[in-house]
Amino acid sequence: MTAGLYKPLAATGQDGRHLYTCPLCEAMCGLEIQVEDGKVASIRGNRDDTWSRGHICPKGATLGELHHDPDRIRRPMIKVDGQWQEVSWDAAFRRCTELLAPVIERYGICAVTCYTGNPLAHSFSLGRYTGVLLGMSGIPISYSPGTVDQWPKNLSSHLMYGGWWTFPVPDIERTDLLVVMGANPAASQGSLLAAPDVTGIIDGIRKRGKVIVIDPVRTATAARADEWLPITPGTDAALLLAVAHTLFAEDLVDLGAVGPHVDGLDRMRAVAADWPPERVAGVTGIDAGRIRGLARELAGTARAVVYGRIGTCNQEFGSLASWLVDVVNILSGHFDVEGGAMFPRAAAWSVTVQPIPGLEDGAPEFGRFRTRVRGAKEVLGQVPVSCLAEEIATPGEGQIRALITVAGNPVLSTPAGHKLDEVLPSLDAMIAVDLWLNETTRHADVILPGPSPLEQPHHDDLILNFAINSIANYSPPVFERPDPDAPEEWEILIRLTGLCTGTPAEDVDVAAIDDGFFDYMAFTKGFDGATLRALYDRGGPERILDFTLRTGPFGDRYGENPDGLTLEKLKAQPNGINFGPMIPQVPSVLGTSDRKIRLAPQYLLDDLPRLAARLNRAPDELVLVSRRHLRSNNSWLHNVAALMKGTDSAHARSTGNSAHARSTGNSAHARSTGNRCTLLMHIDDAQRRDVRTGDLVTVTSAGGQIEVPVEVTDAIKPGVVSMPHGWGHGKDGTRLTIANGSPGVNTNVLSPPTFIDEPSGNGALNGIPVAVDPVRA
Ligand SMILES: Nc1nc2c(c(=O)[nH]1)N[C@H]1C(S)=C(S)[C@@H](COP(=O)(O)OP(=O)(O)OC[C@H]3O[C@@H](n4cnc5c(=O)[nH]c(N)nc54)[C@H](O)[C@@H]3O)O[C@H]1N2
Ligand SMILES: Nc1nc2c(c(=O)[nH]1)N[C@H]1C(S)=C(S)[C@@H](COP(=O)(O)OP(=O)(O)OC[C@H]3O[C@@H](n4cnc5c(=O)[nH]c(N)nc54)[C@H](O)[C@@H]3O)O[C@H]1N2
Ligand code: SF4
Ligand SMILES: [Mo]
Repeated sequence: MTAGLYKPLAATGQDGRHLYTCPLCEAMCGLEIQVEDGKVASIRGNRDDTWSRGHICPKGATLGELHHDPDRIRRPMIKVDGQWQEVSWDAAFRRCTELLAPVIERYGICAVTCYTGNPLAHSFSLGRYTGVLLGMSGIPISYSPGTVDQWPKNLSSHLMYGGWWTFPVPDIERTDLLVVMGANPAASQGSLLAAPDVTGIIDGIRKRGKVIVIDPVRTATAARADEWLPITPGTDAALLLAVAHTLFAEDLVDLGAVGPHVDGLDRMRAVAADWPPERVAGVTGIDAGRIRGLARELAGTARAVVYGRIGTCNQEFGSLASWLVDVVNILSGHFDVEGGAMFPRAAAWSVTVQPIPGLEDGAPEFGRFRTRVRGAKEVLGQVPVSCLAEEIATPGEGQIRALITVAGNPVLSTPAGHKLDEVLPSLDAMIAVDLWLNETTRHADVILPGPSPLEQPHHDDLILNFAINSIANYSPPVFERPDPDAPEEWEILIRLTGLCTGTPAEDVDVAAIDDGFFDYMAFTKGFDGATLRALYDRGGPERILDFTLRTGPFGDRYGENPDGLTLEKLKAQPNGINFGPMIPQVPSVLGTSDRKIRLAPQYLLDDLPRLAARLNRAPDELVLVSRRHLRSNNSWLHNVAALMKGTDSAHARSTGNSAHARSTGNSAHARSTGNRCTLLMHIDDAQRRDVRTGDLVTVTSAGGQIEVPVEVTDAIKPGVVSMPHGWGHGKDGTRLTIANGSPGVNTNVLSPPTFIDEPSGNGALNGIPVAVDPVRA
């Protein structure tokens, strides 16, 4: 036991030591924040945190800078004659009504849409209340980065397990063989895999077993692994089918305890029969012997698991790859068992992941509606986010005339965001719930800023569904809100929801809608909302949190289980509570009507001919993939000076510690350019074009063209180039002083809006064919 436990905690708003869970990524690190003179003086990892045990990354250490950022919007703003004015909350809501009500009156709610961005998944208030906006506003089609992220996984999980957020998570703490496909936790800190100090855990696996990384880039994760298998982008599904083929052909299939709960094994065998390793070796770039070996290693290791993430989703065959990662885990006996892929058990069930009405098991009726312009089909209630610009730009019945953005920056983050940038000014109304004036929100008519994260309590919602341990950790706010009467973000969302249904935003009865939402959730768990509400003196996210904890797997069920968890008990444990690792949960976790796992859903099998056609396609000369950096978070941490310093890299240097790095190390490896927004290119490809590190090149795709400096390396597969996303700052009308000083370029100019994974509609942001040419002075 360390001393920290006995150090006093300061109350909200006081100088002294505060404990706070970092809301920036899935690692959910417990932080110790020292406040002096009303300012954050230092932040370090809390070694007593029952989950993260002191882990912290450079981003978490800058939460203070983020909070004190002079550019952060602190008061509502409205645009008058092109100029921003700070106004009262009442005036801001009245302006929302003035702008939005006429649009709805004239064109109906179909002319309104919203874009709900990534940070809401980490926000105390937004996470629990976005469902109100999406579910109760009547807005028929909404957009989110879900369709440039995990939609293929939502789809495969819906089809296989009957739950669109029922994701199996690799039990990395207890596995002895980890195969990572299309993820770089050394940068991302884990995704759809919440674990404290993922790279430390990966180092631990190496000590007792083996780590293999399948990625076109020798990432920092690959550099720490035992083996790097450079794969052709977009071909993971073919590789996995060949692994499945081998498992069947060599009689290595053993489902273990989940066997009786799996439907479709014979079908899967028949499908895999067509995909011998020799058929896919050419296209994947991984030889048939190695593919067979991989299957044998997986089958021959008692505790092994394949983990696929964004590289397997944001690609042309994202749904097939997402499905097949699970298929291989199931076939090799690594499903729902320790050290394999398991279903987490969130201490507080998530409000965000309620079942979608009308999509019950046996009715994968996707395409219940189609977009007006492109005819893209709805999948799990959403259409590709890349449709948004054309739905705004194209006149006619159903044209989008008003947009609400919540914690998003689609101008930088979505395919052809530059087109969105062009059409946003044509909207009749745009309202942004955001904390910064960025490339997207600069087009808004009204900006409604919530409190900063450190002025709010924190307890994760969605992320607990991906966590390798069942944890609960409540953080009180560090700072008082400067204006206690200013609405919190959940109230903002409720007012906008009310406005969409016909009440002026300033007149919305927030408590009534909040109570209605609560009653609905209570009902889904078999409780009477009004009875429960009598126990609380106020509503909002804390009431929901108490309810989801108490009706969760460890909860007291309002007295039925007196020793169970309540928010009050959790608050008495400032270092959090850890209920331990994942446990087997099949079949109870399944949402399919007969509680079976569907191993071979027809909707996905129907996509196999498209993959087969891919095998015969002429190889591309160069394709583009995306990458992340530890010191950045999609488009929005570039305004933190401390994070813009430092040149450490998300990919391996030739001086890296992997055997591969040593064997290929030579003087041509990347020199740091000091600029993180670079095009990584293999030495051979660079030499052929006569370009060197730091040279400016044009990159051209079917979507558009950008100019960017090159970073020459051997840490990438020849024929592949890599760019980070979230850059392209420096636009007029933004207030991002630091970011605008190092703007970088927007890689999504190169992402063609119609290049998608067809079954899910998810953007294929990896594997984009490009041409690269030097810019000659
Ligand atoms: N520091 C930091 N952390 C973050 C974020 C951030 O921006 N910065 N973003 C957060 C978000 S929103 C998300 S969704 C997660 C994502 O977390 P990760 O999934 O770990 O994302 P990346 O680090 O981009 O790693 C994706 C890898 O896929 C590889 N890849 C590309 N195409 C293919 C392919 O076709 N096949 C295979 N096998 N690999 C491919 C890329 O080379 C890259 O190394 O990270 C989260 N965490
Ligand atoms: N080429 C390429 N493009 C990609 C990806 C890729 O791998 N390659 N990855 C995609 C993925 S996985 C994702 S998730 C998306 C991300 O796409 P988005 O979610 O659209 O983009 P972000 O940069 O995360 O924008 C976050 C916004 O939220 C605001 N914000 C931050 N905190 C808060 C808060 O507490 N409250 C409010 N109201 N606002 C807040 C920030 O100011 C910023 O404007 O990008 C996608 N785009
Ligand atoms: S890894 Fe970094 S960004 Fe993620 S939760 Fe921990 S400190 Fe925050
Ligand atoms: Mo994401």
